[in-house]
Order: sequence, then C-alpha cells, then structure tokens
Amino acid sequence: MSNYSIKHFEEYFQVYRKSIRDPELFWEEIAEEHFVWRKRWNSVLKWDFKKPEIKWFGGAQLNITENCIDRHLRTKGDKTAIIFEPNNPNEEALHISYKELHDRVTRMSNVLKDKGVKKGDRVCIYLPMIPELAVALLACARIGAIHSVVFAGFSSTALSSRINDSECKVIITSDGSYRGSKTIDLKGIVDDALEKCPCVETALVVKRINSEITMKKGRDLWLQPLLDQAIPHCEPEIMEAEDPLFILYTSGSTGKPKGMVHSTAGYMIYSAYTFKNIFNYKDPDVYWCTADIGWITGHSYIVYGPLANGATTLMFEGVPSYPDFGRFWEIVEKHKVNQLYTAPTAIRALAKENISFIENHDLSSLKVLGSVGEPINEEAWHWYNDNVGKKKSPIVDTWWQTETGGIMISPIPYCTPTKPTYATLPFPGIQPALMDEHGVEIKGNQVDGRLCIKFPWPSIARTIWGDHQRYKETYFTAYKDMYFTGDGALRDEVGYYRITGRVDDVIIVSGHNLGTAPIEDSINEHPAVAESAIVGFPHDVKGNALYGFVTLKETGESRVHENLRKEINQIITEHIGPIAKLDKIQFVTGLPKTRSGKIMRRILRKIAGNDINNLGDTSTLLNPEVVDDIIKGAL
Ligand code: 6R9
Repeated sequence: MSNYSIKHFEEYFQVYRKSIRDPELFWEEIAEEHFVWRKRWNSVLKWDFKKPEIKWFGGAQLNITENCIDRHLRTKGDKTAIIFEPNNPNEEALHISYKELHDRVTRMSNVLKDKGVKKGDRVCIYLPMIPELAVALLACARIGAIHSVVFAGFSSTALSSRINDSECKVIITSDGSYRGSKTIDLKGIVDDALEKCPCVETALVVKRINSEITMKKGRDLWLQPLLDQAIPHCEPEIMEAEDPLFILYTSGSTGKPKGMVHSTAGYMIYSAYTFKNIFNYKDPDVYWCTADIGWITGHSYIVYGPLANGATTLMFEGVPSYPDFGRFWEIVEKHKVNQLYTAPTAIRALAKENISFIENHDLSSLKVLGSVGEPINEEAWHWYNDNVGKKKSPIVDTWWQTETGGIMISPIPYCTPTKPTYATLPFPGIQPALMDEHGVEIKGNQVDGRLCIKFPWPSIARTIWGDHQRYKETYFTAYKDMYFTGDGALRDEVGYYRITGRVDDVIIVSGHNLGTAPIEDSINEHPAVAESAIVGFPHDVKGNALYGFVTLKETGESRVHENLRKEINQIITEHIGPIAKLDKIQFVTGLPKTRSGKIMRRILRKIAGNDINNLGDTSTLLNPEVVDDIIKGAL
C-alpha cells in the first residue's frame, strides 16, 4: 500500500486510520520517500497548542527549490513546468521547461543576492500573473529570503501597510498589468505606497505593458537587464525545516491584516501530498488553477504543490470574460487541461452566460474539477458537473484556509463518492471536531457545530508575523487544545462534512440557528436569480430577521419585483421552512466582493442594520462602486 497515492475508497480509510493512529510514522514515511533532504530530522513532531508552538521535522535541512526544480532536471528537464497563457489570446503562450525554470530562478536569485538580500530578509512581490511572479517566489526560496506576495489588485494603502508590517527590503513589481481590455498602472501604485515605506531599498521592475513610468534614481531598476547579466547558477541556501518560507496576509474579522507565517518543510510536504491526491495528477497531465498567486490557493496549488510533483501547471494572466465568456473553455481546449481548479464565484458568473460559450469548445480532456474559496451552492455544483464535467469528472469541493496552508477536507477524485455542497471527508492527517457553544465536542453523526482541528498537520501556519499573541488569541483560545477555524460545519449521517460558512454568518432567528449558505443555495435555484447574500438585521420580536440582497440574471425578461419576492420566499419555504423566509429582499446590481471573490457580508450587514455611517474600509473591495448603489436602494 502506498500512502502517497490513494487509489480507492477502502484505501483512503486505511491510510486515514494509519495517519491518526501514528501521525509521526505516517508523515515520516512520506517525507522520506518523496522529498530530498540535506540533513535528516531529529524528531518528526513537537507541539503544544497552549503556547502555541508547532515544529515538524525539527533538525532537518533542505531547500524547497531543490524539491520543486533541481531534482526533476535529470528525468524531466525538458518537461513543461509552467504554461503561461497571456491576457491577450493572440499573444503566444509560453512553455517553460524545468530546465528553463531552473535557469530563470537561479538568475533571479543572483539578482536578489546582488541587491543585498540575505537569508531571513523579507521581499515583497507585487506582480500580475506573469512567469516572473512564480519565478520570484522560487528565487526568494532559493536564497532563503521570506516572500510576501501582495495581490496586485490591492491599493497603495493596503500594499504599504503590508510592506511595513514585515519590513520588506526589496519589492519586485512591474510597469503595469493587463486586465482584459484594460491596463493597470501598477508602478504608480507602488510609487505611492513606497512614499510611506522607508524600509524598501530597491524596487525591481518587470517590463510588461511598455508604459511610460518614472524610475526613481537609486531605488528603481529594470529587472530584465539584470537577469540577462546574472549567471544561471546559484547554490540553494540550506534551510532549517522550521525556517519561514513565506508570509501571506489574510484579513481578520477586525483590525489589520494578519501576516500568516508558513514554514519550509511541513508546508512543502503537505502542499505536495494534497496536490498529488486531490487532483489525481499523473504525468503528463496539464493542471490549471485559475486563482491568482497573490492568494494561498496560488501559492500552494499553482506553484509549490504542482512543482514539487514535477507537474505542468498553467498560469493565466487574464480574466474569464475577455475577450468573451468563452475564454476559460478556450484555454481548456487549447492546452488540453486535465484538472481545472476554480472558485464558486467564477462558476456562477460563467453560468449566467449563454451556454453556447461552453458548447463551442472541446472539454473532453478534463478529468477532475475543483472548487475552493466559499461554499459551493447546489445550483452552481450541478451546473459545473453537468456542463463542464459532463457528469464524468468528479468535483472536488476543497475546504481549507490561508492558515492551513493546504486542503483539509475534500473528496479524493475517483475514490470518495461526491455529494453536492459537501466537502466530504478529512484528508489523511486531519482530525476535525465539531464543538458546541460550551466548548464541548459534539460526537456522532447528523450534528452541526463549530469546526475545530484537534491535532497539528504539517502545513499549519506557525504564527502571525510580529504578533504571536494575536495568533494564540485568534486560533487557540476559543476551544481548549484545538485550532479553531472560524467556520461552522455539519456532519451528515455517513460522516461527510458540509461547511456552512463563517460562524459569524450564522444568524439566529427566533432562537433558530440559520446558516446563510443553505438559504442562499435555495434562492439561487430560482431561475431569475444570479447571486444572493443573506445577512441578519435586528428585529423586535425575532431577535434577528433576514435581509436578502439579490442580483438577477440578464434574461431579457422583465418581471415584477413584487412577484419575484414572493417566489423567492416560496422557494425558501420549500427548501428550509417558513422560519428562513426573508423579511426584506433588495434587488441590487452587484454584491460587494473581496478581491478573492468572497462576498463582504460585513458591509451588507451594516447596510441592512441601517448603520451606513460606519461601513469601515471599502477601498480593498473588488467593486466598491456597488456599495453606493446598494445604500441608495436601501433608503
Ligand atoms: C483557500 C481559501 C478561507 C475561508 C474558510 C471558509 C471559506 C474556503 C471553502 C470554504 C466552504 C469550501 N472556504 N473553501 N467554505 N467550502 N470549499 O479560500 O483560503 O482565503 O483564507 O479563506 O474560505 O470560510 O474559512 P482563505
């Protein structure tokens, strides 16, 4: 039996049981058989959730880029590591082999070294989805610098606060970026941000859109000439297993973003192992994750996980709607994509469009479909399954977080029977627990509660940069000796998990706990509804009542809103019961979303509660303009 590649359902249970019975032996065998080390570990795991302190493979030494690049050179040097599909479909796609990747990464490593970057220094990366982005992460890892990628859609204020929080010495950016038919002045944003960042000594600038930009003397340098002069050889820095690999910021429920710190060895092992199994990757498959590398999904499942497995990973620079809504399907056909990993928000956006966009393309290469980022509603699940997977590609609904580093609960394709809206079963090594409001574990099936994890897994974030106390308070104090995820979940009669949403999205109406996700699910089944978000607002009798913000499909048909309201409540009554009926339904042009596509319920909650003077920072939203429209409609 190979623990590394799980082939059938019975084997999953065997591997899972082994991973719980003897976690140290389990992870040790995987570490030994599938990775290259410079020095072996002294102990597999040391942990204490009270402090909290977690150490995997203490004493071991390695470099993650040897695992992601060098070790593949002998057998797979000419294999494509990265396919780059540009924003403009008429620009040629690039196929970067493992040999070429080695060349690019070592050159960039030498440029960074030349600018004085040393082991442990922080480097901010603010780049669009171009090859230099993946190369920059790997170059930092090669020389032991800690990368901090900031999604290149964040504002200058968001960028400067992240740069300052971790005191980055160098920033790697570009003159600009393409986004569909538009260009974005990234360098202008960086210039604004750096006004407030005295720690940054050097800005390395990639030329992408050939725009006129200003280069500040003594600080800004074009990257390409430096890469051309650099030598394509760089000895990897020898890293300790627990040395930080990167910082990635994630927003907290309040206050400033949390810089989650990930380790080297544990993160590598877990991202690689989950990638192999959850995407059923086999040579020479072409795998495509549509996320941006600015998010954890891109770190773990565009860069590190796939490359550690010697896979071919596709990077797409553009957006699903350019030049038209057939772009995703055109890319799948063009590159014969075998695994597609995307988000419910993208699925819903594409499902709104004419089905001919899909029908015009050959999607027969697809074998596995993935979903991540938020609960996938039933209608979107079926649309994805029927139209994209043609009912023959299993959907892996993968639940995890920036903090977990890798996928935690997910089906294993061709192995775990799927169930719409269920992330199904924990991955080997993951021990979930559902907790009640008194901090007591709820055992058995057909129960729901707050989702915690009882035991460490290799890629759990080790701290919040510069604020270990906040790390402890946020994740390890609500429930004794457990990691608290902040999500609610239910466990069905066979033990499958369904994530019901953030715990703060649960609304108590007349004493009944109602998750927003199941209500939104049922509303979204109405043929006229595109998307919806439910929040609670104060109510004299019920404590809370429900407010639904709903966007409609462009069907061309004009319907009376009053009738639609009745029909929506009828559907909710049918699916959940009259208790979940909405007191107010507002039809809106769009829902406020974070850059990663999550609905910002915090803002909707304030609007619903008529607390509009206190909306907080809306500048990092993907679509700040919809907030005003919604407020106008609310009054
Ligand atoms: C990977 C990522 C984490 C939060 C998480 C949960 C939600 C992610 C989900 C899901 C239901 C899924 N979430 N995947 N909810 N089903 N398959 O998205 O990380 O950006 O840190 O968000 O996203 O609420 O707690 P991150």
